[in-house]
Amino acid sequence: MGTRKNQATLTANEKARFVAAVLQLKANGRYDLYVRQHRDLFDANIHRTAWFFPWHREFLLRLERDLQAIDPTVTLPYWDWTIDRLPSASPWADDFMGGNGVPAGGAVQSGPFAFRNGRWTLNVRDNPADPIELERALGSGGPLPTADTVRNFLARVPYSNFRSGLEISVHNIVHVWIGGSAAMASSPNDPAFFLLHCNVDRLWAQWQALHPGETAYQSDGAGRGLNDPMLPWNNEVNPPTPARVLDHTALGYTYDTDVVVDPPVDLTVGAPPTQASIGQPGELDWYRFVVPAAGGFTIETQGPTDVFMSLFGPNSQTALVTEDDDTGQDVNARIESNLSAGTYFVRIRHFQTAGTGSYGISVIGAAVPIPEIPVNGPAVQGNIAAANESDMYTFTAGVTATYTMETAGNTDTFLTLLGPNSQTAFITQDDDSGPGSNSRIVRALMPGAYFLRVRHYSATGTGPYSIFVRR
Ligand SMILES: [Cu+2]
Repeated sequence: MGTRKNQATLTANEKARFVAAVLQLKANGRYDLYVRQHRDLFDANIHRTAWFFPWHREFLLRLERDLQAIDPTVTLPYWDWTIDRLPSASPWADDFMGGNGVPAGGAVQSGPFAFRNGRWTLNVRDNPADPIELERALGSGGPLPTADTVRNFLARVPYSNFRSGLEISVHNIVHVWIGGSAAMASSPNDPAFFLLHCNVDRLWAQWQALHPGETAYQSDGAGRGLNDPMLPWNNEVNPPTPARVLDHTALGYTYDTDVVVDPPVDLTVGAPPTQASIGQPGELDWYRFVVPAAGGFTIETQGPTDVFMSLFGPNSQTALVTEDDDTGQDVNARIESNLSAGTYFVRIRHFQTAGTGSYGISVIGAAVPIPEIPVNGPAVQGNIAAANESDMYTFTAGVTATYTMETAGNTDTFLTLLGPNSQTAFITQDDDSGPGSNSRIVRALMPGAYFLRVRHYSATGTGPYSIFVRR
């Protein structure tokens, strides 16, 4: 339980308690169990596979619980290396992780984890011949990954793409930058391992928040399914699986950078702009509006903040319609779209991962007249241009008679008949009664206005069609 904080913000007392708990876990022998597990499984799918994030999340959680059994006020701190980038930065102070090796690559000489201070011997090593002193070579292999680099990887989808990029091109580089003991399979010998991996874990959580429509984990091989137990805990009664660790808040901890996602704010079409702000880095603001009948709508932001807008719907918070960054005035976002009836969701974030600022948002638009199909007249041409789109038509039944409503073309249409004199009163629907995969409804109708909704049979399908009504 608890909030994991940026190590740079810890008080002297918080640092001292964290260090004391780690030293006690080392003294009672339990710390070395973690070093052994990581070393022995190093090449057994905990790296360079989909397991990378969930396995290390479980690993950190267990160590944190052990520390909390010693001191319940302790939580794992994270090291944001995009900010604290130098060998002289806060992690390497003598009251915390201690300093560099002397000479670089040699034994750490200062701080609680220096061998010479008598409380930190490397009992579990890659090779028996390896030194028993904690060693570091801060700055090895080039600079630490920058905020821009991390941002680029956070933007990657799907999970497999994000995972490989963040692991190989960010996390590996940080291990090498610390160097010495932290660059080996037994890398948890350096307690900085846990600060590094706590930040990696935080970035996975941030990626999930940035991409709510993406699957948070994807299996990439046998034994690494969402519900497969992870080694070495697979013989436990209720072993951890990737599925069980996807939501870090459900595991009882949060990050001081976590963003609370509020329920959508309702927008009224045609109303003055609603004022809002991105108050915290990474914040996502959600809005909702109702399109009563098909028409052209414009969703737009105002103000000085570079926001990024995503439109979802109809009647779905995950079916993406389109996205926009800067089509509006200055750096504002604007989406103009022909929308069918339904509820739509708008997500606003700052274009920059760390950006904040105020903005206004409004929706304008009007239902365009619904196209009329002349009974016994020529067919009307239509097009399902985007996933989830549906097109509305109307026709007038002048007399009581049997009417045939039918689509033509190569698109697998799905047809719904509504009415009389109502766009919502359902009469019947049809998928494939027409030629090929076309739809056909034959129905006796009383006089009145009727409505036909055409969508693709598949949620993601698109394509042109024509539609006609005969009596
Ligand atoms: Cu690592």
